[in-house]
Amino acid sequence: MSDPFESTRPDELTAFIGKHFIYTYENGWQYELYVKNERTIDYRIHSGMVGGRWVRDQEAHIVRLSDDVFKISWDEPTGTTVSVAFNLTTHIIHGVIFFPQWVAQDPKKTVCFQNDHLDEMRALRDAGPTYPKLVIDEFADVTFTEDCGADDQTVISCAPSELPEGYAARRH
Ligand code: FER
Repeated sequence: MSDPFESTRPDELTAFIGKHFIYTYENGWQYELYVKNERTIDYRIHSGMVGGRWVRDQEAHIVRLSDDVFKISWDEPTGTTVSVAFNLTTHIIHGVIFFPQWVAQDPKKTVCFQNDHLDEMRALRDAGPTYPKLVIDEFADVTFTEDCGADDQTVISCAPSELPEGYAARRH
C-alpha cells in the first residue's frame, strides 16, 4: 500500500500550521478550526446541522495549492468526509461535507466531544445507512484568524457551550 500521506510536504505548510480560524458558511453554519500540525486538526462547530460537536486530534490531509491557498481533507469516525479549501488572502473558504445518510437522518447522534465516543461513532458508522450521502457544498467567510503555533492544546479545549459570551463573534 502507498503512504496514505504521500502528498504531505511539511516544508510547504509552515505558513498554515498553527492557524486558528472562525468562519461562517453562506448557509449560516459557523465553524472553528485549528491547524494543529501538518497532519492534525482540532475543531468546534458553533451552529448548524451538527452544532455543538467538537473534535480534537482529527487526522487530516493538508496540502498547499499556491502561496496563499491550502486544502484540508479528512474522514471522520462517523463516516462523514470533509474537504475544505482556505484562501488566506481573500479570507474565503470553500467546504464540501459528505454526510452519511444516518447522520442526515439524526445529526444529534454526532453532537458530542467525539474523542470520548470514538468506538460509538465507528459503530454507528458501520450500522449505517450510508447512502444516499447528503452533500453540502458551501462558501464561507473567515471572520477571525490568529496564529497559535503548532500543537497548542489550549486552542480547542472545551465545548462550544462552555466558551465565554461573544467568543465566536470576535472579528480579526
Ligand atoms: C468544516 C466542515 C465540516 C469543518 C468541520 C466539518 C471544522 C465537520 C463536520 C462533521 O464532522 O460533522 O469546515 O471544519
